[in-house]
Amino acid sequence: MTSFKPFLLLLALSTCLLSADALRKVPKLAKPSRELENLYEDVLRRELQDVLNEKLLELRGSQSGVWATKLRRFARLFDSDGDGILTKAEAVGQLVQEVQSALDSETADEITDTIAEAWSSVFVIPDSGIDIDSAAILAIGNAVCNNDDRKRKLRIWARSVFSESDSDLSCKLSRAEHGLTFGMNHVTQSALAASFDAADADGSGEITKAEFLGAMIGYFCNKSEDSALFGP
Ligand SMILES: [Ca+2]
Ligand SMILES: [Ca+2]
Repeated sequence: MTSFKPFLLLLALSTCLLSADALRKVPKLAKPSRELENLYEDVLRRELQDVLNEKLLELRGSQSGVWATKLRRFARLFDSDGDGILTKAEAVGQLVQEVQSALDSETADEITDTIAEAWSSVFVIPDSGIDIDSAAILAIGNAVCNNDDRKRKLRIWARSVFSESDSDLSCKLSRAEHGLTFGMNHVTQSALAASFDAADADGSGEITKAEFLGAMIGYFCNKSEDSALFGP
């Protein structure tokens, strides 16, 4: 019996060691499954991220698509030789010439300043001009719309355009007043009605300053909605 005791002791000890080992092994066994869980979560997260990125890209694409079309439409109005490059001579020079020949000298001078201001201070386009189809036009749009100071300049410019269009000083633009300004900005006669309606938000038949500013800022800075303000 005495020789059996150490055997039992050894058995107990080995059982203890084995179960301790087994216990130590439990977390070791659990670890891969936790890793698998993490991997599963990672895959799900990445898949979700991919779907979200794709949706975001679609959204950005359509937004910048509408926006880019509007900005390019505006620029093309002044590209008189149609070579896809809008030069200062076309946008400022020709417009100033038209204004000077059509209006009295004081009004023409005021409008001339407003036109020059738009080129060099509001949109800040190099004198050499801009390639209308390039991404540079979007860079200009972002520089104007994503910066408070530049956006303020855009509002000030739009207010000047409004004041200069409001020839009877009624603080509202009639169809005739609107037509004169937008016609001078090369919006075609057939597009003037749609242009007026785009600005006359409440459909009252007159454009208030608030409506005009809203339409102008919206035209240049609303990236998701199209506008017929400068033609369809
Ligand atoms: Ca040109
Ligand atoms: Ca109105």
